Amino acid sequence: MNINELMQQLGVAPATLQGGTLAVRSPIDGAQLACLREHSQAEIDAMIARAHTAFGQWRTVPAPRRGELVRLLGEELRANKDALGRLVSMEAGKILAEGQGEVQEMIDICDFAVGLSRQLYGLVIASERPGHRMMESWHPLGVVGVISAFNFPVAVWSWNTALALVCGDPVVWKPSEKTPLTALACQALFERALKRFGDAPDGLSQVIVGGRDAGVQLVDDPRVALVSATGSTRMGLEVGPRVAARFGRSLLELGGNNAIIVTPSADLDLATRAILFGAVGTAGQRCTTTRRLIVHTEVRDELVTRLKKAYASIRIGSPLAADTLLGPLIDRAAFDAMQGALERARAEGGKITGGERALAQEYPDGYYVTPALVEMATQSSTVHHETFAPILYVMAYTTLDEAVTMHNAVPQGLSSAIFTNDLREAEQFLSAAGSDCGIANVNIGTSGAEIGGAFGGEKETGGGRESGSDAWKAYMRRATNTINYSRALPLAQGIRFGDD
Ligand code: UN1
Repeated sequence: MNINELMQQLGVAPATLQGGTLAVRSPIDGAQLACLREHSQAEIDAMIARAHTAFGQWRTVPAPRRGELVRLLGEELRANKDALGRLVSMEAGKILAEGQGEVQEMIDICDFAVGLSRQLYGLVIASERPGHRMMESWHPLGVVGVISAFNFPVAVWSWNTALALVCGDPVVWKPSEKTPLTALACQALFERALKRFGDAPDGLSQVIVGGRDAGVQLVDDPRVALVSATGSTRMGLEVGPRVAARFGRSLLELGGNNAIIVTPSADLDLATRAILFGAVGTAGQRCTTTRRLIVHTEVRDELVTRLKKAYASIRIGSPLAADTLLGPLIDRAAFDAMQGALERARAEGGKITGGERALAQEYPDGYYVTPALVEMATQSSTVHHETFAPILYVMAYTTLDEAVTMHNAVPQGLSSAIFTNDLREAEQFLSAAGSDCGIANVNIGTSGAEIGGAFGGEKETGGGRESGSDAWKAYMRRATNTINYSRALPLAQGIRFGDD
């Protein structure tokens, strides 16, 4: 099925895909898929205004009714899982299984949000005053601006949108300029759900087609109550202070530099499989990708031998072929960044296996690589940086304290894991003095988190949490209410103020 047929099936008219200035290319072979018209400043302003007006109405709709819209969105996603997953593969380059997995993540968060729409509860708190009741209420916050990256082009929108909608907030979405087609498809599916829902206000979900300036406009607009931004630390460094300067709220999901510690008692079969998925899956382009391996000296050689064997047998090719495990990098810039990181690692003493360009004859404009394993003597400066590519740095340790120190020495703090069958080691890793990441796992890898947990990390990762647990609270405002049902007016702290 070609791109026009696929888009049509997902509800986007092919005529809207041509005639603009934003060229969209498939990482599979570099072919141009579309050339989209970009929104002007005035159009973006009008979108935010529409969302702001929608907020006034949507916030008064009972949350369980708002949940019904998200339930319908989930139904549309279920019915279109194959098509949307395929589009993700074509536009972002991830293999079909992962494209579909991403859509499944969207379905999961819709289910979660529907349940949440009948919760959104606050606390009742003991009041110190007789005849008083104190409680907290959670109210809709306002317009949510979503800025997302190419690597999870649809799931990140859905984590934010499913929660925002049940919380009573409209969404204005600025997807990556590398993946706007998947965004248009999501919007079309959302509109189908809206039609079935009936009486929703106009402007509950809108997509901005544009580049950096469009993102800046969204970030700076005071009508946008929350900016949820996923991308590089560099991007977050700009977004965070800009939103803070106008006292807006931000939710940042930035870079990761995720490590797995492998201890002498680890099940090496399990570890090898987890490392392979974590380091090579999605061509190393997840924020949760495993980038560092910290292995005990006793098992280091054995594990590296196993990994080299597994790396050598990985099937590289078009993400649309059923047996491919490693698809292309997103573009040439990603390939150049990978080569730059490998050169620096080599200069720092790294011993590199793999990391070369692959399939260049077949796909001169597609950037396929063999995954790189880089044995490092120390955790040198290159290892402290996140490079969005399948590069795994391998370092050895002798004591667990040393491993944890090395683990926490990088500036990012997203995801982490330990492979061990020793309860003490596992608990130490999960303890207050263990991994400093937002996600810490035992005997499973760093990537592929479920939506039920809060997702996000510390330090340069930005501190935001989205998806499950109580991440919904970021999309609402909290009001503390004290109600006096007595006939007296006792003051808190026992203060007497002019009465007898
Ligand atoms: C991302 O790479 O931006 O845990 C998100 C995971 C996925 C989400 C990744 N559920 O790998």
